Amino acid sequence: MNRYIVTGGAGFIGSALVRRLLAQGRRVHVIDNLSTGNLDNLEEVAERVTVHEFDIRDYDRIAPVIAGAYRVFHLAAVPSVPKSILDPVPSHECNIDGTFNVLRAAAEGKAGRVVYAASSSAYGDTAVLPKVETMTPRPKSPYAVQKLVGEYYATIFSDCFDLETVSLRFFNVFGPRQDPSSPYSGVLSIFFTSLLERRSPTIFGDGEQSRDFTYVEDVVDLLLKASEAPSVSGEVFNAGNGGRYTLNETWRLLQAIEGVDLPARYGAPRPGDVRDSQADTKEAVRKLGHAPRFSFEQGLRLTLDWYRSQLARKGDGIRAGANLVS
Ligand code: UD2
Repeated sequence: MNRYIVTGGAGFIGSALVRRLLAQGRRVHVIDNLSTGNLDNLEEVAERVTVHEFDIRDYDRIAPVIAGAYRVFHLAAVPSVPKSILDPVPSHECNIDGTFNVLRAAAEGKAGRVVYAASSSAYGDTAVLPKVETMTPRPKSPYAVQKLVGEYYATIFSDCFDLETVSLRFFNVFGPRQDPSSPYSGVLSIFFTSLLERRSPTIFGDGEQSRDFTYVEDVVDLLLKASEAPSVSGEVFNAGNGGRYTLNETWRLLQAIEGVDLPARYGAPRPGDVRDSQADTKEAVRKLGHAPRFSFEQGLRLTLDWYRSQLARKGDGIRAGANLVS
C-alpha cells in the first residue's frame, strides 16, 4: 500500500524528494526517461529505489507502475521557457500528453493522491505582486501554457474522475544537483558554476527582472505536506518563499559571498520571459502548513557549497576552494 511514485525522480527536485521519502522509510518507485534527469542524482540511494526508465508519453508502460500506488508525485517535465519556443513539440507532448497519461493511469489504477508540479509561469506578467492563486492566468510561452493545462487537467480529474489531486506552482526552484550544463538550465545553476569557475555569466535583458527563488528542500517540504493535507483535492497552491530578488542583486550577492569581482555580461532579453515573480504564500500556509525554513542567502550558501564539492571531486579543488567567505 505504501508505494510512492516520483515521476522525474532522477531530476534535481525529484531526487531531493526521493531522498526525503526514503528517509521516512517509504518504498519509492521512480519513473524517468533520463532526458534531463540523471541517475547520478540518485547515486548513494540507488539500491533502495526502483527506477523505471520509461517515458511518461508511453501510457502502456507507466500505467502498471502507477496502478495502486499510495501517492504519486508528478514532477517529470520538459522544463524551460526558451526551449518550449525553439522546440515546442517535445515539451507539448511531455508536459500535456504525458501529464494526462499520469493522471489517467492514477485514476484508472485507483492510485491515491497525485501531487502535480505546476509552474509560476502560469501567471505571466501581472499588474500586482505578489501573485495570488485567484489571479487570472496569463501565460506568455508554450511552456507556461503546458504547465497550466496540466493544472486544469489535475483539477478536472479531481472533479470528474474521482482522483485526488493537488497542484503546486513552483517558483524558480534551486539547490544541489540542478544541472548547469545546458543553455536552458536554471539561471542560478549557471550563476553558481560561473562564480566557482571565475567566469562572468550572461544576463538576458537588464537584469532587473526578479524571481522568488525557492530552495529545493522547502519545496520538498511542501510536496510532502500537499500529499497529506485534508480537503484540498483539485486545488492549486503557490510553492514559493514569498521573497523577490533581481538577477543583478543576486549576482552581486553571490560575488560578495565568494569575495570576487566579476561583472556580468548582458545579452538580449529572452522571448516569453516573465518580468517579475513573487509568490503570495498565504493559502499554502493556511491550508498546507507551508513554513519555509531557508532564507535565500542560506539556500545560496548551501548550494554553492554543493557545487564546490562537485568541482573538488573533479580535481579542481584548489581553485574551487579559494576565496570562500562564509
Ligand atoms: C520559469 C518559471 C519557473 C519554472 C521554470 C522551469 C517563471 C517566473 N518561472 O523559470 O517557476 O517553472 O520556468 O524552466 O516563469 N537568465 C539569464 N541568464 C541565463 C539564464 C537565464 O539572464 O544564463 C534569465 C532568464 O532570461 C530569466 C531568469 O534568468 O529572466 C530566470 O530564468 P530561468 O530559465 O532560470 O527560469 P524562468 O524564470 O524562465
